[in-house]
Amino acid sequence: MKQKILLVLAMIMLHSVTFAKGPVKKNGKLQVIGRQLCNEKGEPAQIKGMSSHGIYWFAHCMNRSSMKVLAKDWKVDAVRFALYPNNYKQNPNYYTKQVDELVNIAEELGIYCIIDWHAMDHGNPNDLIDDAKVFWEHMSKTHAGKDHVIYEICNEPNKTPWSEVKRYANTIIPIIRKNDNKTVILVGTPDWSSNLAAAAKSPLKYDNIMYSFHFYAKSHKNRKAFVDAIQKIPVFVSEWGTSSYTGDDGNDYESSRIWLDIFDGNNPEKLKISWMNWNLSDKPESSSVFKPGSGVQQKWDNLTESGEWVKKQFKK
Ligand code: IDC
Repeated sequence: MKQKILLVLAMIMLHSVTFAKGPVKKNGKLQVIGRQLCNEKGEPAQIKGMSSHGIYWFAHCMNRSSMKVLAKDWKVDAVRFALYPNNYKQNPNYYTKQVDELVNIAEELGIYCIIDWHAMDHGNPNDLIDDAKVFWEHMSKTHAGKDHVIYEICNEPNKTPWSEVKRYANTIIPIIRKNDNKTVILVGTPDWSSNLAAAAKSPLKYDNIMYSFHFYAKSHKNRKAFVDAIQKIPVFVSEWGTSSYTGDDGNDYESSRIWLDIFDGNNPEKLKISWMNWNLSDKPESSSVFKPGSGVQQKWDNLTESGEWVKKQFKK
């Protein structure tokens, strides 16, 4: 009897030890080696997580309560905080503080987080360069060297060539590197972060940089271009959805499955590709993981069809 009790106690202790070892404890500070994202020890690391919708509209869906469920129950490795520059402009101090607080919550929960300057509406990220400079100076100073942080400096450049994105990156990255010489930085690519070939032709000259690729499974199926590019430059899929490019119009799980298989290593160099799914909100659209009304009630098990599907992809 005594032995049995001891055995049960030992099992409970073992369980809590494994439970406590979240993704950040396990991997430490991330780094880029060649074209692979790696952990602190230099072993390949694959970070899978959920992107918020705009945190201006959906703060009630990306908060301590939901992030706790994502970390403990869904077992995500990371969350992404999408801050649209047009929203930031309305009250820079308020939205800066909101991001800082979310970054702190992710740290407490032991998961990675991506600070996403969700530039898109202006096409050319240089159009917002003054705001971007202030934002990234603050973020890189405040969160310098933290193990769990990743910076994404422009979500989706569009209607603008790679040379303009490069000009932007060559302004913002030195500001970040002055404060923080190590943290991984994601750089958006032309055509809504789908044109990796442009970046591969003329890459940036910094360490710990990755290029963003975004796709929406129902609309985007050009996997060959993607597989070609990952053999040339380090790529992070910082946003993808099961739906069409609108974020709505139904979901294509078969196409999603094929993409995720590639990310899991079904590619010529067996690279492990990290990804973040769009989106953690309860907006009535196909790509949302929660049913309408879930956020206000903090009902995180009230999943949509795509929510159920996406949640399963995190199980280890
Ligand atoms: C979409 C949202 C949708 C919103 C729209 C415009 O899902 O609710 O009305 O933006 O703000 C992206 C963007 C991402 C888009 C998403 C789906 O990064 O902001 O969100 N998408 O359209 N790029 C390609 C698709």
